[in-house]
Amino acid sequence: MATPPIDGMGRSPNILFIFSDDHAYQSIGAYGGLLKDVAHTPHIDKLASEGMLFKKCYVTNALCGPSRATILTGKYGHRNGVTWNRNSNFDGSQQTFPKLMRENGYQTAIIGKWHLKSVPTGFDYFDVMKGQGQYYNPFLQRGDAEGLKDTRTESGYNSDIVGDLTIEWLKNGRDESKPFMLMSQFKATHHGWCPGPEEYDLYKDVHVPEPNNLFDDFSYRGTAIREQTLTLYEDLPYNMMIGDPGELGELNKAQRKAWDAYRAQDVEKFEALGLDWRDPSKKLSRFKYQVLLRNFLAAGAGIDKNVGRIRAFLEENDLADNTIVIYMADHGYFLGEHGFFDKRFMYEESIRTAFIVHWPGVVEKGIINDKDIVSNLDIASTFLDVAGIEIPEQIQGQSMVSILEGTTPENWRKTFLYTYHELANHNVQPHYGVTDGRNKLIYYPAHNEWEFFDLKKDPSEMISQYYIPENETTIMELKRELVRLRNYYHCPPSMTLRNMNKQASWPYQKWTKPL
Ligand SMILES: [Ca+2]
Repeated sequence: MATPPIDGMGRSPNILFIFSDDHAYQSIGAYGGLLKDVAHTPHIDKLASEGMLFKKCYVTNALCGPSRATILTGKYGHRNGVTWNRNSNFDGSQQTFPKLMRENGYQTAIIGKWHLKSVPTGFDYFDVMKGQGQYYNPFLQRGDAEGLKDTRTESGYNSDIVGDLTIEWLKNGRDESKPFMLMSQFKATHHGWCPGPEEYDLYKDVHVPEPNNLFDDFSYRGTAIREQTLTLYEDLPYNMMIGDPGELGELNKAQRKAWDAYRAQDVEKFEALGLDWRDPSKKLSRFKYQVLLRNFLAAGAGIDKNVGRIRAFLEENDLADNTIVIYMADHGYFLGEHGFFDKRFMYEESIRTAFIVHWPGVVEKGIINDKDIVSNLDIASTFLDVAGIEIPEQIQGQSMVSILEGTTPENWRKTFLYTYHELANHNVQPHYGVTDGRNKLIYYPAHNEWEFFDLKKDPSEMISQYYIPENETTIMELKRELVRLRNYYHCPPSMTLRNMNKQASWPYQKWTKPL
């Protein structure tokens, strides 16, 4: 077992992986776009201005559990066993990058949201929430490489607790003879989007701009987008928005008083509308959008505040210069685009995730990387490479180190395979597809339907251009690429494209003119 040198030369640096849940890139100021003026993310924006921000970071599967398993293993779900949230009981006996880093001289730790049911393995220290965790007074499970040691309930707001526990570990948990790899993982901004008390008033009088496809009618796309149950108008439960969502937690008296007062503002506005919660009017949909976005942005601000606190601790304790700090969300999220909340689909807002890397002395400052397709699949190989550890052949991701150093390798991926397996919540049909960052082809096996989008001509993915004759050559190339990628990543045979060249079904109006 080799112990990597701590030479301050950039190799074997510490790694602080700050991770959040569903924190849509659209809601982070540094990503620009519609919400940039209402997003309250000064610390994440500062991290971006000091490092590299990736605009094309795609996830293998836009769900919490599968994304986490892919990060730990560097493998697609069909290779690590986690393809659904419901089967997210991670097999901790398999190889993971924390195990390899630990065996090679790193101290490894994870704090916050784990989600993967089984007891974490490969960590010198873990202190994680059970399941999805609660926004207030979460239940935590603590242990080490030997297993679970104790459980407890921590009082307070989730993101502030994750920030506190992260700083506490940096202060008193480290073995200073080793570099560390710490995963600090927030529960926010997962549903029900509960802000902390310090953020209750942040969006009190703010009107959030609406996306131009908030009232998408799903024309010129297939069956799957019509069958889903993730619209603001019909599918957002009353309690999640106006009352107590399932993940709120057990509040004490003072917390209850403050929470009820926070909710009361929206309850009053809703009652003043005089409408039933399920009323399909645009007026009510617009109200729901405002409430969702205010909650979401305020919960995001709570993460951001703690990113600032953690980074300040690094600065004050001479750790900043030799620590890579990463900010990443597990996947993207629809914030009213197509009328949706949630994720799952292969559309941009769902598969693109926030990913920012600050590596002092290596990554040039303020780079916006809009050309390289990177992925949560690449985290394991990148971290191993950073630590000078050989990347096992079974790992399916690539090391991003050259890209971070400023050079894209010749053999870097030009296309990306997306896979979605779960037919459960929100009734989104399993599908898979390929994107080259501009052209995207999606296949829905249950309906034998294809959708094709050219993001340059239609960035909001409102018109499937599959039936435009001019696109035939591009579509055939993407089909071949989809087959190649599925073979390359060893996708199971049950998912082969048997009917790929046959006429697919399409019971809807076809768009046939070039855009
Ligand atoms: Ca998630």
